[in-house]
Amino acid sequence: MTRYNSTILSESLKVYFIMGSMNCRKTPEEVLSEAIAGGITMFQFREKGPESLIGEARFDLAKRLQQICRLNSVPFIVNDDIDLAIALDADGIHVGQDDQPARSIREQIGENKIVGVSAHTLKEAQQAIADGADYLGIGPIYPTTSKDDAKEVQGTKIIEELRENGLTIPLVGIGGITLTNAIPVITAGADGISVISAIAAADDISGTVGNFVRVVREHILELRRLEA
Ligand code: FQP
Ligand code: MG
Repeated sequence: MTRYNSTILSESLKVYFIMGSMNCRKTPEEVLSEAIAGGITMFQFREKGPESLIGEARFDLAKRLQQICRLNSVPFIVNDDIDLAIALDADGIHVGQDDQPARSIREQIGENKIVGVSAHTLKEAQQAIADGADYLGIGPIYPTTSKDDAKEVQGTKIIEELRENGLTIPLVGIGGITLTNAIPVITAGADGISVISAIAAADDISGTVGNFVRVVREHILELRRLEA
């Protein structure tokens, strides 16, 4: 059912950075450039909520951040806004359970773009796959401050449950993930981690990203050794 090459997507999900101007202590352009220098594997533009930009300023920022991603071959995903994703010819879009239904998103954006869907239960995950999702965002794994309307904390159990039920779709864990709690997310069966504040609010952004990349990659290699 999934359209996008799932091996490539699994790689792109390793350290998936999400942000908007409201998450940044320097300019979003600087934050993104430093995060890319550190080795992020994918980027989601999520400009929403208190103190976010709207209208033309939001569009122009999206365009500038997309350009930075393009120059560095980092996939650029738009959160929620299908019109923006189509207008920019973004690499994909991420929608949640309260957004436009995934099936309609897939129909509008076409087969050749990445569609990510948030899921909190096995049922939501199965529905998202049936609707054409390429990857799932699972969370909140840990308590988060980046989202006012976040659902109840799930822990890593939900990821194990999805894998135990035979789901092979690329999965990324999200919500409160830091350098010290990232490994259990991978152990549970996620392909990668998604991070907002631990990267956007870091003093040393590229160094922090580098550490996330190292922790995730080393642990994936360790899991492969154990399986072999
Ligand atoms: N997973 C991911 C990703 N990205 C997200 N933005 C979400 C989950 C949350 O619609 P949603 O999606 O529940 O809330 P919001 O639109 O406020 O972000 F997998 F990409 F890491
Ligand atoms: Mg959403």
